[in-house]
Amino acid sequence: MYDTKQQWFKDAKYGLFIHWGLYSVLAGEYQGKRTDRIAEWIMNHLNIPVEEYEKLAKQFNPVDFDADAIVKKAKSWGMKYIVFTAKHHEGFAMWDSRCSDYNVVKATPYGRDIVKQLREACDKYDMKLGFYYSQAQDWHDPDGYMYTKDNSQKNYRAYLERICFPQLRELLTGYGEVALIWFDTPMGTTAEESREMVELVKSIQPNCIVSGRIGNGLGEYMTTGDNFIPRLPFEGDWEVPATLNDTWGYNKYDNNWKSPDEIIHLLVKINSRGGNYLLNIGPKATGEVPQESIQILDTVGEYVNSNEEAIFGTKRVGIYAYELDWGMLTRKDYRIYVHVFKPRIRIELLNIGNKIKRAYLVPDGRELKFETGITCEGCSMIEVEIPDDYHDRKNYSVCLETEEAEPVFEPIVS
Ligand code: H79
Repeated sequence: MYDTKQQWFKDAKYGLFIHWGLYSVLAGEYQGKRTDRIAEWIMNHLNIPVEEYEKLAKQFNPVDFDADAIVKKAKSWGMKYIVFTAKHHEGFAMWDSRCSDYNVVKATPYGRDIVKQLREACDKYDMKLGFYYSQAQDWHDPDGYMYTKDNSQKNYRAYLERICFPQLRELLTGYGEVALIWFDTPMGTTAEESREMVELVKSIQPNCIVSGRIGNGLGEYMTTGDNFIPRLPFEGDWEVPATLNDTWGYNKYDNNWKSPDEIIHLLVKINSRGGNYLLNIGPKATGEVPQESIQILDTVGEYVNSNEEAIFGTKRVGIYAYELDWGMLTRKDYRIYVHVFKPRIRIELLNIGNKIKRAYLVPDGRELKFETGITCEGCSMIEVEIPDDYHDRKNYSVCLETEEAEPVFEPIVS
């Protein structure tokens, strides 16, 4: 079973992913050609030569970047951690790396360390900060791998020693307490090499979590496929990395935004099955966060904040016999939370055998009337009355305090 041994990660449930790099300058289009794939892969997908792609650095001048504002927003959205792309597959470092001048301080007119600014803002708002680091793919370095291309002439060992290990060391020694390293695409990394990376991380910061994609089964938590949700409750620590539209890096042509309701349902579904939801924003090259992302997350944030006790610190719910067409369940010890996504006059739950001590409306703590009994078919039944002023509302939760620590789910009878 995956165990990070970090209580903050188990309780977090909701985090912010930030994908930002030189690909943001292209915003999904290069020399009139659009990519219909994830925008941070544009160099690979449209076969842009290294000497052309690296010129993008000269156009990277994000005068509208405001680390403080972004972290403050993440805090207001109810998120508990931030993961920032310190270096994505393109190979460009978003901090003042000493290993390579291909970085935001030395290669751009902007000349300021992004990681440092995020660190300072996260300290100010008491936000956990972790770094995405592409450990094998580096499309800029002659010895870094590139998926879908011929890597037979690459000297990966040389790359590890020249770039990967020393850059990890920089991130772990120069930027305070690192919550986690979000490794991605281990392609070609041997078990021994993955182990070396883990040991390097732990030797510098023992509490820094290593993500699932370190490869070779060495991750401390399970990372699902991008935007994939386990069908069933999954034991241990895990996380779903996910997008608000269909790209991670900014793509000016991608308007396929999920609605706030969809995001709320996804968050609760993931939490209900025991996982964390790491939800992405892709700032523009100017540093501006797309307005659409902000609007969606503001709305989701209202739900998260007014129902936070039904989200943070919740535990995996076992298999309840039914899927509800109006809601979902989360839980803590002695508490079952019923998330209500559609207007209801009362909520009815069958085949839950707990003794209910009390029911209350999570957003304002109001005591709710409830009845328990047995249906004509012989099933346990709980009915909770929703107050008049909530009859037309959607998106709130109800807490059922139970005599037993865990939900008592009964099989369907008749
Ligand atoms: O950082 C984000 C992605 O860039 C990264 N993981 C998330 C968190 C990621 N790495 N690999 N992949 C996602 C999947 C790669 C898919 C591919 Fe393709 C299919 C690579 C080649 C074929 C799509 C099409 C991208 C380029 C061409």
